[in-house]
Amino acid sequence: MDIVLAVAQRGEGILKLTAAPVADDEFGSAWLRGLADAMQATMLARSGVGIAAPQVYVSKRVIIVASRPNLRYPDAPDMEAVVMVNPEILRFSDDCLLGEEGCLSVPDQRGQVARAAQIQLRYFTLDGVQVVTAFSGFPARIVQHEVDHLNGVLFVERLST
Ligand code: K1U
Ligand code: ZN
Repeated sequence: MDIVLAVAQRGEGILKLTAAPVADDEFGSAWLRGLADAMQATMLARSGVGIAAPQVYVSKRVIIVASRPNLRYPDAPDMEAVVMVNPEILRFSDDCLLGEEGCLSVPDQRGQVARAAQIQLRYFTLDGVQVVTAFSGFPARIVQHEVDHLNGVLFVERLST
């Protein structure tokens, strides 16, 4: 059975912390797999397109990105949910795009945020395999939003006025 977790809300201390990296001996563990499964179930239950572990009260560097077409981004790609452990954005493009964001931790607010249009990202799979890849458009926006969560930053701190 899928475990759906509570989502931390704006103002809670866990969302302001810098999350700790997943340690070498945690890769491949039942604990890490269970965390990823529960994060995915929670994201799906809230109809989200991403989630970060601090949002479910776990201060570890794990995110999930699951782009799909939607009203705001009709041309967004339909991605299988990707679990990313210890993600690091290696390169940000110089060109930025303004786009609407929401947040499962700030359910009553949406707003326009400028993000790099393309990024190069390194992350590890649940089994510790390193992946280096590039994202653009909406998936790149989700990744940047989720990595912000790992660094204690909410999109409301980046709103364009
Ligand atoms: O991290 C989160 O709080 C999840 C967040 C991801 C996100 C959405 C939009 C831009 C950047 C990052 C959400 O999923 S918010 C709710 C949502 O379901 C949604 C918002 C916009 C488009 C499609 C879905
Ligand atoms: Zn969020």
